Amino acid sequence: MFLRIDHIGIACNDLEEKIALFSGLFDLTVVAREVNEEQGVKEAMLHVADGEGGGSYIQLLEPLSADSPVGKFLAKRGEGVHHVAFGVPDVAGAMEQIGAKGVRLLDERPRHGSMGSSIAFLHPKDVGGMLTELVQTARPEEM
Ligand code: CMX
Ligand code: CO
Repeated sequence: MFLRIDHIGIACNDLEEKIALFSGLFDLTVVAREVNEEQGVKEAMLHVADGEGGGSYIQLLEPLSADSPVGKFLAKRGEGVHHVAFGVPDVAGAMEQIGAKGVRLLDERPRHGSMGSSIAFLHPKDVGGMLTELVQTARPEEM
């Protein structure tokens, strides 16, 4: 079902500060920055490596407001790992397969994610406490 781990999402209070920390510690390069109003975040993707299934990244997330998913997470748990995202070949197909196993889908249909991808989230309570994202990478012409 999964091609790779696409990214690990990290909740931050200050995006610029955490970009400096992660790029300095691990020699990572920022390959994309985006404001995603629908997800309520300002974000940066730091490239980790490329594999056969595609790239893998650290996604740094600063909330646009306190009542967004990442804003609420920060208030409750503080900075740190927020979600794990798996690369899939077909996000709608993966949603259907996983939803059929009784996992609550947080999105009725795929939404817009980083770098032109299509994404959908699974409820953390149905995945052992791990907020899970499914990512279908954009085809080059969609980026
Ligand atoms: N990881 C694990 N558990 C989480 C969690 C997370 N990131 N966020 C919330 N939870 C847990 C809470 O701790 C809480 O558990 P308890 O009831 O045991 O305390 C429970 O889930 C409900 O949490 P809540 O604070 O009441 O928050 P909501 O139910 O309103 O929202 C969630 C939680 C997962 C449904 C919501 O955050 C969501 O829809 N997330 C998907 C979208 C998203 O996160 N977008 C930002 C990233 C965008 C991107 O990657 O591009
Ligand atoms: Co993500």
